[in-house]
Amino acid sequence: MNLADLNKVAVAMTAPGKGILAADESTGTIKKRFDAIATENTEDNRRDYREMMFRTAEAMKNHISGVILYDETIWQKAKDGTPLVDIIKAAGSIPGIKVDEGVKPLPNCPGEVVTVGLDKLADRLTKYYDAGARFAKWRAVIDIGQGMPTFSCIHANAHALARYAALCQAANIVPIVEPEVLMDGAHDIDRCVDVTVRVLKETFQELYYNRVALEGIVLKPNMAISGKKCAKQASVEEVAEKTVKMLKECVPAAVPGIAFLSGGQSDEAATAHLDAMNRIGNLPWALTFSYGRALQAAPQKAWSGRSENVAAAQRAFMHRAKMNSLAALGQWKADMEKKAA
Ligand code: 5MM
Repeated sequence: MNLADLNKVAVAMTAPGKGILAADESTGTIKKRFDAIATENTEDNRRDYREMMFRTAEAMKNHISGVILYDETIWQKAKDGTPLVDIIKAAGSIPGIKVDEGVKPLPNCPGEVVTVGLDKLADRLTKYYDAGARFAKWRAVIDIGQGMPTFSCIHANAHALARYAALCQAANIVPIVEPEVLMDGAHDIDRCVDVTVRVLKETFQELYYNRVALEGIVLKPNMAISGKKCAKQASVEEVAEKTVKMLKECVPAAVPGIAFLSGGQSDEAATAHLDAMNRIGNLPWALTFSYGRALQAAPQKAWSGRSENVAAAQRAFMHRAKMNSLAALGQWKADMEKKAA
């Protein structure tokens, strides 16, 4: 492990006004997205769609620090034969790779899951490094419900995240550590905070036990937010205040940057929340985005699987990338959205 190099990459991933594009949907997840825009889930369509985003040069250069790829995409070539990884690098962005292999039911914990993929991970990381990946991602999924999450679920997932992170650093790859507490359900924001604190504390404990260097990771957490079905939805200010307070309690200042997931928030809510947090200021780490849906919903709709829509889709992608980039600086305003509409 070269900690100076890892730190340099982690700092670049969360550089001021830049954030990460999570384009690592597995084949099943991208099918759901394509179904919504009546587009067939073929390898060519997946390539054309992702190529459209990676070739939005201005967005990639100015707003997107890194791209999380799926295994298929890291080996894929654009229509003209250029490897997609080279297009990302030429735009000045860093290629990354999702290395978890999804979730499996956790024995003795009905309804709960644990993320898998540690077997042979060291070998896979070497291949991904050679293919150009300088960071990786592993997502743990924690659900809130009656009697959930159990300690077993939190612990199993935190341990797997830490094992993954240690293997990444040994391969000179920065691990994005993503313990996601889902926003599905009717719980209120305080229950989300309570669970997320437990999850983050356990995650950092396991990172410590596994000797992971915090200077060489990026944390990808959920925000403190009301469950989707909760009758009382917290305001933007409450989300920002409670998220920052929660993170200050749990995330050591040695971590260079935190890049949030959007988790099913609307595009504008994900932007507004990030902006409000950065306006609080005086934070020990950079706070930015690593959004999947909140960056891609608009360009996906504009593209709708048709080559004649590529320019419109790129404009939509550029707009969301720019709005989130401003939010990462605490400089976004709601009327910037209206002007663009
Ligand atoms: C882009 O979606 C990612 C991959 O999901 P699957 O493994 O389920 O196919 C996902 O891990 C994503 O990187 C994060 O959840 C953040 O995305 P959102 O949409 O929550 O911002």
